[in-house]
Amino acid sequence: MTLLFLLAGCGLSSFDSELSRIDSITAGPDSDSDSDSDTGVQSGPNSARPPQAGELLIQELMINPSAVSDAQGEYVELRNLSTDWLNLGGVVLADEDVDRSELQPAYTDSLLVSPSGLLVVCAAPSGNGGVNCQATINPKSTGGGFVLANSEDEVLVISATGQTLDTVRYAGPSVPTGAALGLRPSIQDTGANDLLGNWCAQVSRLSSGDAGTPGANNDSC
Ligand SMILES: [Ca+2]
Ligand SMILES: [Ca+2]
Ligand SMILES: [Ca+2]
Repeated sequence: MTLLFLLAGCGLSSFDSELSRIDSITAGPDSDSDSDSDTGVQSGPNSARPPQAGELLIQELMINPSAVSDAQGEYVELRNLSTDWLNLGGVVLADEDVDRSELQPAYTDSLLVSPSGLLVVCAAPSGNGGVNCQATINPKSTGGGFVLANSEDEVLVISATGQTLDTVRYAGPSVPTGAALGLRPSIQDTGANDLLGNWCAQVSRLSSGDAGTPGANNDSC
């Protein structure tokens, strides 16, 4: 009996030391806005912060929809590459010409993006061919708005403080009609999305009949 207790005692003590070893791995200095030590659990939307360069990825562009007009059906999908919640309030979509339009929330808190989460910016919140949008821009082509030209264009994502967060340029032959252009899913880098060879036409169907994956992982290339 004494031997059994001794063995049980050894087991518990070893279990305790294993627990404290795990604690020492998962707990760290508190770097988010809550008061506990960080345990590897992601911070919440209340701690959302502005994005820095490299943290927002342009990964899908509906440049030339067929089923609805361009002013209704264009959209841009962005991914949060950071491990924090990001607040896209004040973020602007622009080009290198006259386009410049600040993201407007589609509903309360819709500009807060979870870690690895997606945000879809639409030209129109409805009548867009079946796209659920978290943000809208003004689809005006003559300045003070943002459109995706079908021939060639640039997409700049600019922070509220004027920092360029990501840029993509595209031109003619790579632009599909009636399908969004999507970044290869394995590419999670704001430098690598500059290469048009890393993009391809999406094939998943929207309710309109056009193809795209707004708010979902991109189709493979
Ligand atoms: Ca267009
Ligand atoms: Ca880029
Ligand atoms: Ca997508």
